[in-house]
Amino acid sequence: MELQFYAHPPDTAGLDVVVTSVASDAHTWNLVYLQLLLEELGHRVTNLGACVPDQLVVDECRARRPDLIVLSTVNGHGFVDGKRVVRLLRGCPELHTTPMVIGGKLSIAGGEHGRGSRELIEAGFDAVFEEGAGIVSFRDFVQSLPSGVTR
Ligand code: B12
Repeated sequence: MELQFYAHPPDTAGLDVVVTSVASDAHTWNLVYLQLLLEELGHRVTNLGACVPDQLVVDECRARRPDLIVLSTVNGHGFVDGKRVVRLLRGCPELHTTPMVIGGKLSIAGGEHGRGSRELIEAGFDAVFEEGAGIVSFRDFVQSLPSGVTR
């Protein structure tokens, strides 16, 4: 009798995502919101939480090699903190090409938005989602990324 093997397709669905805030930021519900949103889209999330020291973000991302890194900060220091952290992350050879985005309430000065976002992109982010940019564009960005392969 001929045996039939039904191989499961490789589990390519979904991305491994690291969601994190920055060292200065104690707000947590933004992170919970992002985790739930990403999980609802079928991705796997490691949420590093609030007040994460720079070196811990770097170490976790180097160890996990995620398909996407999402920084969220709402305390108003996002432009400063984001630039510092993304430069450290981009300084790691294994994270050179990892998609990295930042979003939230990034400053306390409304007028700073355009310039601040440009500086964040120049520092290494692939996209910036400031308050008001809308969660829809973030979702579109995430869905445009190639699905990861389970390691
Ligand atoms: C609760 C709260 C706190 C709590 C937090 C408790 C906790 N466990 O989280 C406490 C009391 C600790 C706190 C402290 C402070 N807070 Co506070 N806090 C708030 C408050 C009232 C609600 C925040 C919240 O939970 N929202 C619910 C979540 C789900 O929404 P969200 O955070 O807005 O995130 C949404 C978007 O921003 C977006 N988003 C966020 N990140 C990202 C990332 C990406 C990639 C994308 C696409 C979208 C995205 O999506 C989310 C869902 O829509 C807001 C005011 C408000 N009404 O928003 C102020 C607020 C955020 N806090 C503020 C400030 C200034 C502070 C303090 C500096 C106050 C002080 N002088 O001590 C400290 C900072 C502490 C610190 N080290 O960070 C300011 C920030 C000002 C700014 N950015 O312009 C706000 C806006 C109040 C205000 N109007 O001035 N805070």
